[in-house]
Amino acid sequence: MSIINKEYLNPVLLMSKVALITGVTGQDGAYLSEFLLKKGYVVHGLKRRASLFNTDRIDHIYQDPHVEDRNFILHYGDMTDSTNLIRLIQEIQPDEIYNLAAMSHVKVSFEVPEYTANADGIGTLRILDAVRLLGLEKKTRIYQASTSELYGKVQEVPQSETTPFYPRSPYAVAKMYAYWITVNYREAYDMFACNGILFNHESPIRGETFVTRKITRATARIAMGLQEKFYLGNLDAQRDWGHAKDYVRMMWLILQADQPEDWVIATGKTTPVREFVRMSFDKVGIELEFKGEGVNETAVVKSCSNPKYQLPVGKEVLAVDPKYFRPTEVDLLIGDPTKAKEKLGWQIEYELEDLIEDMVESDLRLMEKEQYLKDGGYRIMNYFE
Ligand code: NDP
Ligand code: GDR
Repeated sequence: MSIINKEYLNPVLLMSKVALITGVTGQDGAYLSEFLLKKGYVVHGLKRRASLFNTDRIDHIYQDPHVEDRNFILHYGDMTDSTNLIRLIQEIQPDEIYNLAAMSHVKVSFEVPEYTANADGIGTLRILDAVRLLGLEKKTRIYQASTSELYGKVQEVPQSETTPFYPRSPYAVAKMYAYWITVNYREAYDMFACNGILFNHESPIRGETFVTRKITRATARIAMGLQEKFYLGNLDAQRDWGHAKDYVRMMWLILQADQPEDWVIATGKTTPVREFVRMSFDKVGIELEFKGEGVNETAVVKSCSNPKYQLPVGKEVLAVDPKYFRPTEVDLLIGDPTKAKEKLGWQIEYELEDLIEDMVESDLRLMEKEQYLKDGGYRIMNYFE
């Protein structure tokens, strides 16, 4: 019996809206799942097969397959497998698809450009075409996870829905294809397909190799004596950083609008990476001083007002490693969310200070766990990338 038939036995679930989230195990997939479940949706998630469980971010909402009338259901799948996507969409008959799955790391996309094009670019086509092939154009609304990386090399500041694109990485080029194929299917087949052009959004469950999480994790580890120092690339890059919790709400609102359109979602403020580092260490009472320039730039402890942490003044905690530079960089992103503010009522609950506090506090708690394991003689994770 198909998944859908089973759910139809329960009249409450029968009345619920059904969503399919690709990339359900990722940062946004986890927050969006929580959000939609609270709204009463039945949520289906596409999950890649991995050699270990890869569900940390959604373990708290996971439901055992043997539970009757589940409203959170995971399916194996992959953005590179058309037949898998067609079969799942046919079975699930979703009212809304949130296409969040992607090889989402800009630097890594230079290492795996072809795969990135396949998963992030053609993967989006596979979803759109599956919906069309199955005759669901009038039923299924589609959200495409577009990105501020499309703007790339600065053409205009701030960036809005009308700013020209100039992608600067295989990731951004793949996402540019995804953006335009979404627009094209909307216009050609009258589908409710929308791009959310989201600027950087972070959280305590952000992947550890993105710069914000790398910084807050290092802050906690260095403060607690679990790590001596850490390395970053370009400290001058500026990003418009918001909290992922605020941003997933907008994904949903974009699909509830009267018309399918494309939307910029951003805070409208930008901050250099160096300043994010300073603010993060500030949260644990460590004041930093930046010295030197370019590849020789370092940050040392200027003062430590928190008696819990024993960091000597002058200790070097950060150095630049050119291995984190990108062949082509995006220097400055700052979004203009006027359209979303006026038409969707977009407003943020988390300022940058709140975001950093949330992330640092969470990483301190995580590192307390590591400290406990270390004290107990267990090996702790030693991977700082
Ligand atoms: P994450 O990297 O945290 O999550 C990506 C998700 O996609 C993971 O669940 C991952 O699975 C899955 N995935 C990757 N490749 C495939 C594949 N071939 N088939 C199926 N699933 C796959 O990203 P975020 O949650 O941060 O971002 C969500 C989306 O929004 C992405 O498309 C990203 O490019 C885009 N975006 C993100 C922004 C941000 O600042 N966070 C800003 C703008 C756009 P697994 O867990 O197995 O790796
Ligand atoms: P980004 O995020 O490339 O904007 O893509 P990331 O956090 O990786 O980089 C932001 C900026 O920080 C600079 N940087 C470093 N970045 C990383 N990862 N590691 C470092 O050590 C480091 N040092 C400096 C980078 O050069 C860059 O300028 C994110 C992803 O979530 C994309 O999927 C999404 O589309 C965009 O945000 C919007």
